[in-house]
Amino acid sequence: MGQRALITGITGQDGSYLAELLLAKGYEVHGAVRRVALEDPEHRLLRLSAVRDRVVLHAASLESFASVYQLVAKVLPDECYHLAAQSFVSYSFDDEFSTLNTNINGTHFLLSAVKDLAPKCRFYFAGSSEMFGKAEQIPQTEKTPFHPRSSYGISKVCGFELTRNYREAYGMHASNGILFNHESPRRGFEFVTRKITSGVARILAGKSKELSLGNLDAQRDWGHAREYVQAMWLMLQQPQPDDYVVATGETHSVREFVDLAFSCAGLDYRDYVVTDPNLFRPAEVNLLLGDCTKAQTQLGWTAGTGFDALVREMVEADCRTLGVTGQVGASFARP
Ligand code: GDR
Repeated sequence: MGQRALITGITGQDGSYLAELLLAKGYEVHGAVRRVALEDPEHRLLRLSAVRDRVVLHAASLESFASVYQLVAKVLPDECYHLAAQSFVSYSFDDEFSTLNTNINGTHFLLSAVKDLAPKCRFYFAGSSEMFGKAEQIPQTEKTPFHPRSSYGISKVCGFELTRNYREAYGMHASNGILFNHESPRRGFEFVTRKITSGVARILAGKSKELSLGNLDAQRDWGHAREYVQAMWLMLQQPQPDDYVVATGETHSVREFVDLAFSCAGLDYRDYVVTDPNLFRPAEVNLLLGDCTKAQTQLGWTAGTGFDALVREMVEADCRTLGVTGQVGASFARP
């Protein structure tokens, strides 16, 4: 019989790619979803449309230990991928309390339930480069100290430490991915990459005249989400649990992303982008650059999609959705 996997956050960008990957490998895939998602499948289950009839969805709340416990008891997974979180850094400044509550308790509840009910289950925690925050080394490795700059980052450090502690204290096969930013046409519209690529498409389609952004000087290490979920799976196939940085090893500014996305569509971003001080964060993470040597050598994982290809894929997808494909330039040449 095939392996049984449980994915929290299955309706998100990473959850949907991971579900597809695991199904292709012959897994029985179960996902935890909010009840409201089941009631609004057209919108909230959109990313799962290709696999909707091949995954088993369970209504569960990560804010309730009883609910998490019942979920794990029902599924009894061989592998558990914990991706669910309040994952928008900006929002974590507006609502620190619910970000910390949901993210920390959700991880704790799940680890505790898995330990009691399925102690042999392999566990993946979605750690983040936001844990490095005001990064104390460039590039960042598994040994770089954490210095989170938001309650989101703090909640991820706590989840990381909980996962490591369950590994050390109870012998669980529990691993942390330290994933740097990873994007795709399935990215949520609130994140800067998708905001930009959908903004370009809306401008081309005549639906908007400008795009408001915050700090254009922040630098990020952006990879493709479809490849990053492979690293998650590989971590759980190792004989020993461990922690891994997953990154491309290249960093680019938000400005470079904007420039490329607009020029891909034959536009000059300076004619359309306005800076809104309200979109700056109270504490910013200025520069992230990952060194994924460990993932390369131990997992055999590397990022395949370069920055240009990622930006182009996202712009093209958003333009296709709005029916403006013909206007997207064949090359990134400036007008
Ligand atoms: P990030 O992603 O915070 O790195 O976390 P996001 O795309 O939101 O921001 C990246 C950088 O862009 C700057 N920025 C803006 N950001 C947004 N969202 N909107 C804007 O208008 C804007 N203008 C400039 C931000 O200040 C920031 O510097 C993502 C999330 O997916 C996390 O969950 C994940 O853990 C990390 O990546 C790795």
